[in-house]
Amino acid sequence: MHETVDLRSDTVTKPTEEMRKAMYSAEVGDDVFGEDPTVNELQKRCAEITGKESALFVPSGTMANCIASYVLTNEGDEVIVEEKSHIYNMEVAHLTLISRVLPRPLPSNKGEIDLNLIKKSIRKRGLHVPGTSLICLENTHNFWGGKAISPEYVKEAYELAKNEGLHVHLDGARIFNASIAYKKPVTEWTKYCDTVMFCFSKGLSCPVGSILCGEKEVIEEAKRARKLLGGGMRQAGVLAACALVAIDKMIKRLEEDHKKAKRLAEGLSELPGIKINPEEVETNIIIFEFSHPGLSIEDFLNRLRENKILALAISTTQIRMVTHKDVDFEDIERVLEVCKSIL
Ligand code: TLP
Repeated sequence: MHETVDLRSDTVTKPTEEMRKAMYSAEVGDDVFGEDPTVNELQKRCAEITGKESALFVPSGTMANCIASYVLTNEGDEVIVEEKSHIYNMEVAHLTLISRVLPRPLPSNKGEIDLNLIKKSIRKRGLHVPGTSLICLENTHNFWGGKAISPEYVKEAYELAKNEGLHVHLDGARIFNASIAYKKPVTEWTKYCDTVMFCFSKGLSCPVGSILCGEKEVIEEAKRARKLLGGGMRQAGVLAACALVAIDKMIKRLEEDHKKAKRLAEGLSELPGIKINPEEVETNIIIFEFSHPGLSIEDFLNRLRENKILALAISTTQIRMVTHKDVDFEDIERVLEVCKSIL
């Protein structure tokens, strides 16, 4: 039971005791020279886990996505993105500002863009038009309520991309949540993309860090791009040490976060003013429609805050709640009781 129940994001998770100890004793070196043994070990392990040749430790998921698009495209290309994707909506337009590409947002069925629509939208470079060079996918899909995209879909999208000579980048910020939901190893998805990034700083509870994995040449270029963006870190082994604890100890427990999200959705679905189908909750993120005759969305969130419960509105009618290690089952029951009494 926690005094404050913070459901704004899984990014709020604090490092574990074991991580703090690992930080303390981490062997370090200058990573810009490639001399940090702990970072090197982490990169090697992550390349193995994703079945890629190489990996690069970076400060954030945003930077990893930005680097991926930068190295996989040329200026003036077009990039297919899903319309609710994080890369399109929440990353300060780096596709335009840094990669200098034209984003082509497409609608989808819960994060899976119809393959015929992708096919129809691919453009060949010509006198008047940009050429499509990259498709970005997201798994789990944040703003589709943590939807875990199937490996079959990613495979088909990848095959289509390859037939058309395009690259695929997978924003796998929460790829381990998808892997737990499907009970399949992450390679079931990562073998169908050119680059994949995942975050240590979300449900895996690290303080900082994400990783970009791909073929050796791509990651060599990515290293230059990381430097360009000011993301070259020196004794980053203290952070990599946490990430190593995360991949060894924090993946399996994500299942518990999914159960908490399901329970939360079940309880909320019975309350007036809230619309959510708990059956559709697959991982640790729930998004529900809020519409109450006596209460605005801001009032509701303020009332929750007065009760030391934090959540975020993600649109004028939708609230997102994210479960994680620093919220327990008792907390979930308290949230449900408070919501019931408010509504
Ligand atoms: N997501 C954050 C917010 O930015 C919304 C969150 O609280 O969920 N890809 C996906 C799918 C993400 O959800 C996020 C962060 C990122 C990329 C960016 O990661 P960071 O925050 O490390 O730059």
